Amino acid sequence: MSRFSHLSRRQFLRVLGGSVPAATVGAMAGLPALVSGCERSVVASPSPAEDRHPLRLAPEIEPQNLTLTAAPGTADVGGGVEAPVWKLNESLPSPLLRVRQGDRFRVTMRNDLPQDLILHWHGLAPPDDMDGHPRFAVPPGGSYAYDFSVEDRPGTYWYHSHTHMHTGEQTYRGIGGLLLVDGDEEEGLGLPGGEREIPIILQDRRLGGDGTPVYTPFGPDRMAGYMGPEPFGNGIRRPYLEVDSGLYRLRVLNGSNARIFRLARSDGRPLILIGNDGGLLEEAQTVASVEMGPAERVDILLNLDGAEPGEVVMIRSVSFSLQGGMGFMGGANLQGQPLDLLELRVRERAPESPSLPTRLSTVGGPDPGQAVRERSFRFDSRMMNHFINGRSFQMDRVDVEVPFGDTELWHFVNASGLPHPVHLHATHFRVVSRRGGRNRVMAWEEGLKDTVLLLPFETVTVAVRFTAHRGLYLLHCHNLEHEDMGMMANVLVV
Ligand SMILES: [Cu+2]
Repeated sequence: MSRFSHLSRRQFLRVLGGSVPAATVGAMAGLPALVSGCERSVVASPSPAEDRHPLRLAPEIEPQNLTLTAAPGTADVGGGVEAPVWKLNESLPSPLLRVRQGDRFRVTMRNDLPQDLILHWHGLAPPDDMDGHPRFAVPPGGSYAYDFSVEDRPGTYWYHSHTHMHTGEQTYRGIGGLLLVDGDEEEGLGLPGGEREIPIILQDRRLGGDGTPVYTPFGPDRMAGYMGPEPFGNGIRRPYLEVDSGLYRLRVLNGSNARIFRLARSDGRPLILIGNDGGLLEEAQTVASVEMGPAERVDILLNLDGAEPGEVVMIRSVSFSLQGGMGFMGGANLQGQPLDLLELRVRERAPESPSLPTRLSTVGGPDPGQAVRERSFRFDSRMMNHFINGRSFQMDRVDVEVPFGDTELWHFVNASGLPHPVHLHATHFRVVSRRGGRNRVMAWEEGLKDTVLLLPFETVTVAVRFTAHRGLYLLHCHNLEHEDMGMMANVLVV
């Protein structure tokens, strides 16, 4: 599928938007008819209200002269169930780090876990010794000092463990949080803030007999990755949140190890997509649903204008099937199954939401027309092993050397029947095309991305350019079990 047909999709959406008088997001949001007929979500009955628990919001901290201590502990994961978890600064979810573009990021990580640890600032482009490459993992009792300037676009980033062969376990147990970068451009738009901004980490969990999350990857989990049937939000099982009518900004991270979510509203109204991994899109887009692989983020406006007190709107993952995908036993069967993720309970009527500009930002980034080189990366899963270009990760082997500043086209080839969310460190890329499978660039893949989902047998081409720093970085699958089993490559920017 070419760039051309990708553009026609955008024009199509713009034509739809153009039919709206005043062409404002507020107005667009009030017109669910925009998406009627396309991908209408399956509406199932929500979980019983008594089995839902109040969403917890992470404490917000500025990453300036901050110490983050990782240690085992316990946390209420909903309904008073106290679970053994690993926490940063005694918090589950990990603290939300909030920084302004251009500010200094000074954090000392202290490791009081019983195993090695290093943290990665996912989506940021710091110098390579600040990026959390696993070669910098520190032993129990050790610490690591991070100090760099945040030059990245405002947006929804996150951070998590990046310890080789332990990333899946450590992230699952709780070592990971959101990292929001603020900036002037965003603030001028009048997007919902304060109580109307909801940062949320969505995850799936498998529970043990005592109702607490367990991480026990066996046989089939080594192929499909570790999945569970229980939805968690910000560390709380089956969360709900009390809201008023009007407009909300939902900043969503798929923090699952392996699970893909296809987000939609239970009332069939559209999601208004304003941003993704690399910050704001150029223009808002209305979509019926959004697919998110592990580590992907979306910035969504949720219009609850006209919602009545007592009304309930569920944010759910609707069912989907992986065409051409492998069938597996156990947890793997969960991929594509519906999950009710976050229940919104309307408390009071509030004034109608304000109109927002349709044009949000100028994105920039690498231009595929300027590419001087092409490379292919083949993601393959065979015999309980996961490879990039036939090789398994080695800490001290450089797999690819990329000249600083050059624009290149990278073809990510999924040669397997499993999904692979592919993540590149130290820069953002533009998704140029997708061949096979869905065969097109999705609305939420516009703008800049650091992670792109490859469904079975898809090939995704991206335009890549490193402009921040030279040094040793990583390209890997963000299915954390795949990553831990070596689906990772060292990328040296020279
Ligand atoms: Cu993978």
